[in-house]
Amino acid sequence: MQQHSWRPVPPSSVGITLEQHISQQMAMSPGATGHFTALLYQVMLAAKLVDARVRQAGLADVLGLTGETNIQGERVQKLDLVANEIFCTVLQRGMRTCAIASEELETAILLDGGGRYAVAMDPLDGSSNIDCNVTIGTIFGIWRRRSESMERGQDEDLLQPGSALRAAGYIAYGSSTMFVYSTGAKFGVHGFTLDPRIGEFFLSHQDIRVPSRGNTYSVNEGNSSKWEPSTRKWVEHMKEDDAASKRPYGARYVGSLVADAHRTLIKGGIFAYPADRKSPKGKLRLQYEANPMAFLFEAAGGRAITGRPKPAGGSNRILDVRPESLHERTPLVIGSSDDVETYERFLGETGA
Ligand code: AHM
Ligand code: MG
Repeated sequence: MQQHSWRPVPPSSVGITLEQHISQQMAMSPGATGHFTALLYQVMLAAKLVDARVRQAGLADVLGLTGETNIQGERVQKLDLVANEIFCTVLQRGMRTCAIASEELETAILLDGGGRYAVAMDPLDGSSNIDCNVTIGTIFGIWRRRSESMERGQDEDLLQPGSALRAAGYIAYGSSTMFVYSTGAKFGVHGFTLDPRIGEFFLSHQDIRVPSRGNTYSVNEGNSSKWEPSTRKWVEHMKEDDAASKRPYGARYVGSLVADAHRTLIKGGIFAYPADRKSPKGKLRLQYEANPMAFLFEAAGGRAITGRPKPAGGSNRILDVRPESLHERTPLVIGSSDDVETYERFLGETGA
């Protein structure tokens, strides 16, 4: 029988909806007031609205470029803007949020109204895959605000480390649409699949655990001429024949973080977007790409590091990085604990 890295959902003719699951988690949190639960419902609603647009993509004139560039200097796809507008509108109307950071917005949206949470998101990640029907996704992280609750939200509410996240998740718009989220290791990581007939997410992947080791590595090898020697040696190692350590590993790389991370979360293995000569700080964004994924991987028993050696007495966990700006980048290595440890061994060897 096939072994899964998540617990099977008890058979029932009536599935557990995402909304019910969020309410059940609230009931297990003493002192919960319902604000956080309301915010998660809003994220779920926005996800369904984006899904509806993604599913129409080839038909509804939302594919292609707008002709503009975003603040990262990248060409903006129409669906990026559509998803951004949906998430920002739903969150602003919902009144639970004091600050919103988005990959598509140069500055944060800072709100009055006493919302208790700050949300950082990439409304539609994997832009280069939009036009060719490959999995794309939304990534989000939620912090409790730092500033006084009745003040307008501030950038500092969004510039908290990943270790302070209250929740994080992603929505994968793939062969099905999945909503994966966690409110921390104590509550686990759970996946819900959208039933498109009735527009509800149902629990399909309960308590996802990253296998301690996988059999694939995922990295854009087209960048190898610009990599540090340690990264090149690690990839060579993954490709060598060694029956005892079950190498060579297979290569898998979609180029959509949500797709590559989701596969790694479910099947194990390793995903890396290391620093290189072209992107010395890495490519992926700390607050709305790396931190939410790191939070999920750690909550599921995996690891997430910066791809830098651990400084003496310090940490190379993504979740421990002190953010300095909304759009800062970081190298990212996530995956099975044994596979990340192997990556770290190479960092140590070359002292990169
Ligand atoms: P985006 O936010 O502009 O879509 O870029 C982020 C994406 C990630 O989804 C993915 O992991 C990475 O960029 C792929 O980059 P590359 O094309 O350099 O391999
Ligand atoms: Mg992105």
